[in-house]
Amino acid sequence: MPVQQTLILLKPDAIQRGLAAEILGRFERKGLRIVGLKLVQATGDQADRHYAEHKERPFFPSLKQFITGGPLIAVALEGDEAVPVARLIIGATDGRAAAPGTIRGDLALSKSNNLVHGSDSPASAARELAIWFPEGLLATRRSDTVWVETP
Ligand code: IDP
Ligand code: MG
Repeated sequence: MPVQQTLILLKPDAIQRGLAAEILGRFERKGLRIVGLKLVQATGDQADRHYAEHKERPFFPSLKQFITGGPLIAVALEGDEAVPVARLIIGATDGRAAAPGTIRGDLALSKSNNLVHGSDSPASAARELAIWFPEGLLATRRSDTVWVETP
């Protein structure tokens, strides 16, 4: 049961639609802990670095315009298997195909404006957390928790 950290972005459409609390609440209720959180106006450089793997895709210019088009909220979450667990909560990329019960399945009707980003692997999480939280995260201790977890 590895404790992982993952990078979540509440994309500009989530902020514009007033869904930040709704989306953040889903991760919190699952039990993932917030270890970093900030409202950010993304720069072009941050967008280029964050979406480097998509640089050559035809949708990249509009994706960059979208992600820099308004404030977003960057969140660092920590918990048991946080990377895959957050991806499950987020759902498939295309909101029209995402399963009901997921964030995108319940709240998004678009493949581009799909409300939320979640790192797709621990290596991606480390790379992305360095982009959005270059100053690092709050040090948290397992002893901060007030319950005992069983395997
Ligand atoms: P993911 O966010 O589910 O990991 P990726 O394939 O990594 O999906 O794509 C990154 C983001 O780029 C998506 O969340 C979405 O905003 C945008 N995107 C992906 N595919 C398309 C597309 O075919 N058209 C427009 N935008 C897309
Ligand atoms: Mg991705």
